[in-house]
Amino acid sequence: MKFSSFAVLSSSSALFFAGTLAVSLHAADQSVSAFADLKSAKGQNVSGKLEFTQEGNGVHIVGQVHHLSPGKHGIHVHEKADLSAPDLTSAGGHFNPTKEEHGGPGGEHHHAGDFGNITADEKGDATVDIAIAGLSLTGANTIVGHSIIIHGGVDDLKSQPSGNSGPRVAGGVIEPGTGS
Ligand SMILES: [Cu+2]
Ligand SMILES: [Zn+2]
Repeated sequence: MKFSSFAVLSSSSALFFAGTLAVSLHAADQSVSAFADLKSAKGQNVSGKLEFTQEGNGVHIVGQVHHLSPGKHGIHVHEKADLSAPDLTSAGGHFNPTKEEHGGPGGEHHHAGDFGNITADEKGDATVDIAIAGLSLTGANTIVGHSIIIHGGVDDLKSQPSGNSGPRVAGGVIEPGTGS
């Protein structure tokens, strides 16, 4: 009896170590990337591109956004890749696979898609450089195939269900690869 339970334990730890190795190889793979070309909501003139790179158990988002109003703007991953409505409401609510409440990306409770705010300078240009933990570009809860939306107002990081961020001024579908 003792021998057979040891054998079971040892084969499951071999599986565990094989799994750990696969995860760390994956994390080092810089080719896991995605991008979003931003299109403007009707009546706005926002443009830009965002690039997403898997870094360990999180995603690093960099890029430039132009022709915003100066100041802070809420930014989130939204559920649907449908940007057909002129006001971008067709993108649905915040990407929320874990059924959390809305919040800030550093808080205890937040939607997976809650990225907080970006800040545009007095010319309306924003440089985006955000790292979000616990987010993936692969697997069941990937953000690829959803959309990124930028709002006209500030995300207060607490109002439900979306931080009172105001109208949607730009959005882009998150697609695999690096784009052109
Ligand atoms: Cu949003
Ligand atoms: Zn949210």
